[in-house]
This record gives sequence, C-alpha cells and structure tokens, in this order.
Amino acid sequence: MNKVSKFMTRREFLTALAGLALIGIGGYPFIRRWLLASTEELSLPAKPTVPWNGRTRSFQFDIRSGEVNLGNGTRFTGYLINQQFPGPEIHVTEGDRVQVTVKNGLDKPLTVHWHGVNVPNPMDGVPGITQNPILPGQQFTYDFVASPSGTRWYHSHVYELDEIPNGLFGPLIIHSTSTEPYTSDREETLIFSTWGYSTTPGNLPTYGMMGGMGSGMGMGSGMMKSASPNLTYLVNGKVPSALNGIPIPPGAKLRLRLINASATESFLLQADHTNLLITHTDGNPLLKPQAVSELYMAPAERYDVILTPNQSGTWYLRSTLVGQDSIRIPFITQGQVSPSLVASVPAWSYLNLAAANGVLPPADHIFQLTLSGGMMGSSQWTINGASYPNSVPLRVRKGERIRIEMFNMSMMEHPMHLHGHTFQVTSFNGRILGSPLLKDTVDVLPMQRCTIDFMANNPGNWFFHCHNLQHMMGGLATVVEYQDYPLPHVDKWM
Ligand SMILES: [Cu+2]
Repeated sequence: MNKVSKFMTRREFLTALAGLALIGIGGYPFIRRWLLASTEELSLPAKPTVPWNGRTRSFQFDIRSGEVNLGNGTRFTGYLINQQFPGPEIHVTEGDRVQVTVKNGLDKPLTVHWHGVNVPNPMDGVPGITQNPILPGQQFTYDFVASPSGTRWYHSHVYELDEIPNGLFGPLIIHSTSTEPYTSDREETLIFSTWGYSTTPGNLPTYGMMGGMGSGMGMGSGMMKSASPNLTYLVNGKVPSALNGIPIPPGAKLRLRLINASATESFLLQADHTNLLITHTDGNPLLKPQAVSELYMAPAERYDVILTPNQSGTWYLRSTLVGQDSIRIPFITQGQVSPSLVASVPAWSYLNLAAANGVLPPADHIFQLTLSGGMMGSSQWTINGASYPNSVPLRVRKGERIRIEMFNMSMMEHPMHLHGHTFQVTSFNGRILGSPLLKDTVDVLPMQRCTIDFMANNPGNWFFHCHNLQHMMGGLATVVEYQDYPLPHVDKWM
C-alpha cells in the first residue's frame, strides 16, 4: 500500500525539464559539473558500520532511583545511572566494540537506545520491536561496534516521557580515527533537557497547541514560538544559573557538542557577540561549515558548533524563545579580548544548504507519509491516517536506496527519527539541498515537506518516529521492516 513506483513529482519534472533546456542552450559543462558534484556528495554507505578495530570497551550501567539536585534548591527522586543525573558521558573511538551491561535496579522496565549509532538490530533498545524490556532486577548487555563517529546519545525507550526527563539519558561521543575536518582547541558537551512532566495517567501534560503552535514557522528570524509552561530547563542536569562558567582563552576555538535531549522542546540558541560555526549535524560533518547567527535545535537533534570569544569577562549562550530566558549558559574569557565586528550571517535553516537548482537522484523505493493529528488539542497523532501500532510499516529490501517523502499536515513540528541508519536530508519544502545534510533526526515544520534518503544497509526492524515524545506516545510512529528479516511482534511500551 505504501509502495509507490518510481515517479517524478511535478517539481522534479519541471526541474528536469529546466535541466534539459540548459543543455539545449549549451549549458552542458555547467550541468555536468553539478550532476557530478551531486553524485559524489550523494554517495551513501553500503555498510552501516566500520570494521571492529580489535579493541573492546566495557561499561556498567547501574540504574537505581535516587536524589537529584537541580542546583536551584529543587530536589526530587529521579533515575540515576552510576549515581549520576543524567547518565555518564561516554567516550569511545569509531571501530571500538562497545559492551554496556545495564542492570535495572528500578521498579519498572527499561531499555537503552543508542541514538544515532548504527547498531545491529537486536542492540537497538526498542521494546516490543528489537528486545523485551529489561525487567526490574534483570540485566542486559548491549554489544555493538561504535559507528559512525560523532556526537551521539543514549536514552531509555520505555515509558520515555517518565524515564528520559527523570534521568535515563546521557551523551555518547564516538571519536573519529581520522583527523577532524575542523580543528578546535578544546571541546565541551552541553546536553539540554526539560524536567517537570506530569505522567499521572489521565493527567498527561497539556503542552500542545500553545507550546507548539507555529513552531519554527518563522524559523530563522522573528520566531513567534513560545515555550511550554511549567517546565524546568536543564543543561548537563542542572538549571543553567547553577552552572560554572566555561573558561576559554582569548582566540581559542571552542567546540560545543550540543544535544537536545528534551522530551518536547526546541531551542533557539544565540551566543553573545559572536556567531556560531556549525560543523556537524547530528554528529555528521558538513561538507562546508556554516556560520550562523542563531541555531534552531529540535528534540533529539545535535549540532557541533565552534565559537570564539569576542568579549572579555562573562558572556552567555542563550535560548531566545519566549519562556526560555532561564537558558543562559555562562562562558568566561580568560583574558582581554578587543571585540571585532560580528559578521552578518543568516540564522540556521536546512534551507541554507539549498541549491539554486538540482534534481533528486533516483531512488529504488519511495514512501509518501503524511504526518497529521493533534487537531483541536487532541493527543492523537497519525502517519497516513493511522496511529502506531496500526500505522503501515515501510517494507524495504537490503541494498535499496530508499526515499521517504514527508508532508507535515499539522500545526506542530515533528522531529522524525530513524533508528539504525544515517540518512540524508535531500530536499526541504520542495527545494533540493545542494549538499545533503547527514542526519538521523529531521525536523519537519508545520505544513512543510521534506525528503530523506538512506541506503537499506542494516537489516532489521527499525523504529521511525517523532521524537516529541508526546507525539510518539500519541501514535506518530511506524517501523521500517526489511524483507526476509523476522517480523517484530510489536508491543507498545510507551
Ligand atoms: Cu511530532
């Protein structure tokens, strides 16, 4: 039912026609150049991971409940991994075999999902699809080769609106074995989260129309979005006012690994008196870094940025969305800086990478998904009219180049996350991206369209869902199923 034979949209057809016309008027050398460029940039890996380098890194996750102190006097009983909130920051190298033994000392089931890591399917941590949840008192060892390199993270995939905000998440940094394309002098990880969700049955939070209406509509400038009420914003598990200033010498290049672990909230980040140089999207390097004045980051997205102090003393990285003024992360310049003029650059948008023209490469299988729901404040969300687990799975075959075309026919943004694969954002709102963005989560804005392409190179059953956890719970999810791989039994553990 989802199978759509190869076809061209009207726009692609017109673009192709325009291309032919250019060839007709002697523009061939030009055409040939961008066709070649697209082909090179559009190569997708045939294998999901690099080979094992022979080294094994073992970790224990001892998960228990315990007291969390947010740094502003707020204390509550949260979920601790090795006594930490959030969980420990793990550093490994691409190609390492990573073994994490998770011991569940809580009174409820849990799993761990390795977000952005292209693990073998049984290690993906999705209960009811790739494994049974780890029950209280039980343990499970995750075992995978770390790949691809970049800013990744991990989190529970059971009762997520309870377990993630209350502590079952943390950064996973996979270092590259090759030289980083963009140098920096030092780096810091900032993992953003939100706390204070009510999870009492029948009393689910009502962040909805107010919070998300118009999300990202003015993305880039003049945002009209306001934040959800009654949430506490955290960075590295503390309210930002409790953070120590991050020291940075004058002239130094500081790489920030920004991770949005919020269950529902996006952020619009700006640094005082300096632009942000985006080098990686969801951990994957850009062909060319992008200097931006502000950065919009939806749930589950990650951005690596480089910044350089342009002010003496203390300055801040802030979120400028209404209601998020508590998000002010302090930096301290260790010495005197004579401020230079800040270059005028655009705000971040996927469309910054849009090409003047271009065509999407052929795909073997195209799925068209309409994301909808949330009407009149409803908490039900759908893909092609059906809510998970009744949504139609996307059936693919190994070796195919898959394209998913999404249209967001709703008034809220949907950060769509595919497990087990790195995809390319190939077009956004009908415009082809000249250099496709490598991501695992794409934020589809209200009433907008996008296409993502990936190689079906990792057999299994892979959850594909909105990472606004309320939308996911409300049904905005489906499964990418490989032909000839045993079907999942599909239990809903949200
Ligand atoms: Cu959503």
